[in-house]
Amino acid sequence: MKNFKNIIFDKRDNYYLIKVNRPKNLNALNQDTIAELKQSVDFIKTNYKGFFGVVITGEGDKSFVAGADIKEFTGLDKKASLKFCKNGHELFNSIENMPIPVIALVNGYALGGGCELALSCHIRIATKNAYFSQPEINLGIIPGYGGTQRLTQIIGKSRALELMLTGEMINSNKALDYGLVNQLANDNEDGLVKCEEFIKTLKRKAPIAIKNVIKSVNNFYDKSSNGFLEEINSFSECSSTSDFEEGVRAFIEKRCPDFKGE
Ligand code: DAK
Repeated sequence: MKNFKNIIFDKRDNYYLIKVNRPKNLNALNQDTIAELKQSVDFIKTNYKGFFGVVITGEGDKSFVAGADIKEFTGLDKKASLKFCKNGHELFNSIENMPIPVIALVNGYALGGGCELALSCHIRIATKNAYFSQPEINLGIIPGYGGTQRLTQIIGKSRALELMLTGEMINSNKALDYGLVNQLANDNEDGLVKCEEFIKTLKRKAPIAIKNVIKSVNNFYDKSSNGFLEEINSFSECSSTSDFEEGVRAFIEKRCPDFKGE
């Protein structure tokens, strides 16, 4: 894996840690950062055996990602704007469709594209100083990296509309109350411990079942697929694994299963 300029890509014991690393710009997402994130996600997709999660966070303790890099917007014409949109959508769809769970450790500002990055992850853990908003309305645009869809899916239409129409910034307590985040943490360190605890739980589960839970839940939101049919297919894939045999055997023998991901 090559060295990156805008992100830190780290292999830990059982998970990958990705940090957006532009603290001087509050980790704003420029196009180079989006390209590097995409490369790292593509790498993980073909190298995830033995890894049970991915943590995405921001460098420093002030900002997760303070949005798309506004400085790249001057003179943006329609063609370039569509290209930006496409790049962002490809990345965030790719994160959402990862075969292992992706946790956003939101450690400060998650604004605009930063909030959308967090929304594309499967789980969100926020530190007490985290703030969320979709402030695009203040720039005369709308969320362009999937925010109109995913925010609505996650917190419901009324609250999503309110946040997107006002651009209001909410703190981590309110985000927890809205169901936008799964857990709160005191600070970065505590947040990482909570991510690791979650990943440790996943380590005891069957990898193919994990992959198929993510796929099946995503199917619910995919208008081109029949989620019930897809569930049947995913279930039947799981039921023909040796992990399923092992899970049943372990239950009967009153012991913990030893899943192999096969
Ligand atoms: N982009 C670029 N630079 C940013 C930035 C951003 N989003 N946010 C902060 N910075 C930079 C600041 O310019 C400043 O740089 P210097 O002036 O020191 O060079 C540095 O980070 C520190 O920021 P502040 O000095 O402003 O720090 P404060 O603590 O005073 O304020 C803040 C923190 C987060 C409240 C403030 O920085 C702020 O309001 N930032 C902007 C937040 C925001 O509006 N973000 C954009 C959301 S809209 C698209 C697809 C998607 C999108 C757009 C188009 N297309 C497909 C075309 C997405 C749009 C968005 O994300």
